[in-house]
Amino acid sequence: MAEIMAEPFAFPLRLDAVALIVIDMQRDFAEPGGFGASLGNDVSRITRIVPDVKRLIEGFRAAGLPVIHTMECHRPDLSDLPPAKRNRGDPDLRIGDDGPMGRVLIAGEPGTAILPELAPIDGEIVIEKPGKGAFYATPLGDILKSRGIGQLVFAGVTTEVCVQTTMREANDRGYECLLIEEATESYFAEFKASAIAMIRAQGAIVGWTAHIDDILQGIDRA
Ligand code: TIU
Repeated sequence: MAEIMAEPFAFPLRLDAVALIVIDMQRDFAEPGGFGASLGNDVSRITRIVPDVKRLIEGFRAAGLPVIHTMECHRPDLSDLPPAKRNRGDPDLRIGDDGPMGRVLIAGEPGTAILPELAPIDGEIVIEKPGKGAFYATPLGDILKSRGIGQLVFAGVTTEVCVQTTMREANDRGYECLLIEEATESYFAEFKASAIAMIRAQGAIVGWTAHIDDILQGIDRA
């Protein structure tokens, strides 16, 4: 066990039980013409974290630790897309519509792909998920159990939507969760800050938060 400097107190890293989970670093959330932009968001906030997410992934890979990637997306026939999700609000493009990067948030379309700098390599787990949380309607829980993973280090977007939802799902399932501050982002600076604060409040009620150099150095030391 290695102690990682974290908030609200040290994180007890176990190298035999930890995985990195990178949430939804997809073109649809980070590039103009995608789903995030269609909701009216400034997507440039998301691309700014790519170098740190890459550094984190490379640190886990170099140590031989598992890296899991998730993608928010739906079947081409929309059978896993609740009308309540598709019809919400007044976006320029709805999920399943044809956009500049193919059909929005549909599995296999160019815009749904993970950003090329952060693309999974052979052997890494990729979870396609129809919801905000990565446990809902996916095999993630069974995969983690079969590999003896009990700790999840979180990166990805957006902090208060898919990252926080997945952390809460994981926390309720008994996983120890650590969010890396430089490797997550929101379209709203205040929502990122609030999500980080609420996750680690009340004695890490949802999980811990840490800075990227502390986890990378901790992995090296261990
Ligand atoms: N991945 C994820 O967070 N999906 C979203 O739709 N996030 C928004 O903040 N819109």
